[in-house]
Amino acid sequence: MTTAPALPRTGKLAERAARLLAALGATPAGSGDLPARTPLTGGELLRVPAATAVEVTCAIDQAHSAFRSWRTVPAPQRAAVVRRLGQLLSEHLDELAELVTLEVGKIGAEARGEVQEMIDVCEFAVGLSRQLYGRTMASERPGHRLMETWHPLGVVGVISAFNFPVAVWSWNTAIALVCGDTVVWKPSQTTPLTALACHALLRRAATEVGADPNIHQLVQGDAGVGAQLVDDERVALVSATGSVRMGQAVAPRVAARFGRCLLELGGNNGAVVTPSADLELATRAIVFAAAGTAGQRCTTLRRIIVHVDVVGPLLDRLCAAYRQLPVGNPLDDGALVGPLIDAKAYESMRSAIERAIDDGGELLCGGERVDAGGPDAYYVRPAVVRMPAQSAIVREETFAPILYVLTYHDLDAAIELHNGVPQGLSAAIFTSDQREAERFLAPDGSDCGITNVNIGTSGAEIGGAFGGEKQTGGGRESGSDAWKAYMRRATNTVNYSTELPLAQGIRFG
Ligand code: UN1
Repeated sequence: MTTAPALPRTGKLAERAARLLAALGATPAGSGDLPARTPLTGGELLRVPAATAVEVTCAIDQAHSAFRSWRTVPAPQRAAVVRRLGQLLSEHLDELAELVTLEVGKIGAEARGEVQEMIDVCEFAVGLSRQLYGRTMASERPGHRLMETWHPLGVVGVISAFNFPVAVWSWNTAIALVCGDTVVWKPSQTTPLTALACHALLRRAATEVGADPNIHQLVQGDAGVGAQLVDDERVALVSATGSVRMGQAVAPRVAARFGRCLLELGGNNGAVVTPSADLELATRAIVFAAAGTAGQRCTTLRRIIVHVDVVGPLLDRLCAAYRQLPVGNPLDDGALVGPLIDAKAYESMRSAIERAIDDGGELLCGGERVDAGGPDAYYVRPAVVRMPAQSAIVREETFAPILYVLTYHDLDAAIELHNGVPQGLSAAIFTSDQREAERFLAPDGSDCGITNVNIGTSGAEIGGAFGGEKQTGGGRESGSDAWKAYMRRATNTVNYSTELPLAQGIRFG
C-alpha cells in the first residue's frame, strides 16, 4: 500500500452529513435498519428507517391516487414543480454535491457536475412541458381528422443505482412529472441520505407551488422494496438503472403483468484509437473516461482498441498520466480519484485483474490499493492492462477502474472487436479521418446507444437520449424524445362529416 494524507474521522463526517441534510430540508436520520456508510472511511454516518411492505403499498396507493388528479393538470402548470425544483437545486448545489461526495465518494467537481446535470434536466423538462407533441396525419377518408395524443401514463417506479444517486432520479422524475405521471422512488440502499435530501427538495417544491406533494414518494430498503414496485399492477412503468442481473430479474416480471420497463443496465464501453488520432486529446479523454469517478460510471471507458502503429506512443502517454493521478480524499480539491464504493467493489477489481493476467494480460500500471481512509476504505490506483485478446473477463463489466488495451490492424477488425461484447451503451472513436469517423457512426459501425467521435464514452449531455442496446437494456431516458416512454399514445379519428365512410373502402350493409 502507498500512503496518502489522513482523512477526517467518520464521526466528523457524520456530523457534516447531518448538517447538510438539515440544510437541504431533510429530517436528519435517526435510528433505522438501513445504514448510510461513507466510502471515504468505510464507516457508518447515520441510519435510516427502511420501508415496511405495508409502507411501500401505502406509498403506491398515494402515488396512484395523486395521479388521478395530476394527470389533468395542464403540462405547463405541472412544470412549475420542476422549475422550482431546478431553482432549489441551484440554491443548494454545493450542499447536495457535498452529500454526494460523502455518500458515494465522488470528487467535488464530479459531484457538482452531477447536481448540474439535475438542474439541466429540470430546465429541459420545463421546456418540454410545452412540447409534448402529437402528430396529425392525413386521413384517407373525407371529413375525417386522424391524429395522436400523448397522455400521462400512471405511476412510475424509479429504481436507481448508487453511482449516480441523484442525477438518474432527476432525469426520470423531472420528465415523468411534466408528463403527468407520479413517482415512487426506490434508491440504492447504499445511498439513502442523498435520497432523503432529493425527496425533501421535491416535496418542498411541490408545496411551494401549490401542487400535491404526494406526486412523489420515497421508499427506502433492499431488493424486496424494488420487487414490490416491479410486481404492483398500478406501477405503469418501472424505470430501473443497475446491473444486467437486476434487469434480468425485473424485465420478465414486469412483462408478465404487461407493465412497461425502461432499463439502463451495464456498459462495457470501448474506444477505437486510429493512426490519425490526436494522441494528446485522446489521452486526456481516455483518462477522464476510464479513471474518472473511480471507474464507477455505467459509461466508464473499459476497453481501448488501438491501431498497432500508435499503441506504443499512446500507452506511454497514458501510463505517464495514470501514474500522476492523485488518488485520495475526495473532499480535497487536489484529488481526481476517490474511493471505490465498498469492499466488494475492490474484491471484484482484484479478481478481474487476476483473471486478466491469467489470460495473458500484462498489468502496465495501477491496480494497487492506496492507504487513505483506514482499513475499511478502498482507494485504488486505476489500472491499465494490455490484453492479447478480448477474453471472457474483458467482455464482462467490472465496476472499477480497469482499462483493457487491445490492438488492431484494420478498422473492420477493430469494429468487430468493439462490438464483440454483450453490452451496448457507449462508444468512441479517436480519428482525424472523416471516413473512419463516419464508418464508426454508420449502420455497420458501433452498435451502441451512444457513439462519439473524438470525445470519451462518459459525460453525456442531458439533451440527447441516454441508454444503450443489447444487455444494456434498450431503454432511453433524459433528452430528445425519451419522454415518450413516460406517456401513452392515443390515436384519435374524428368524423366531422355526415357520412360514415369505412377505412379500406369497406362497404358494410
Ligand atoms: C451512469 O453512469 O449511470 O454520461 C450514468 C455520463 C453521465 C451519466 C452516467 N451523464 O457519464
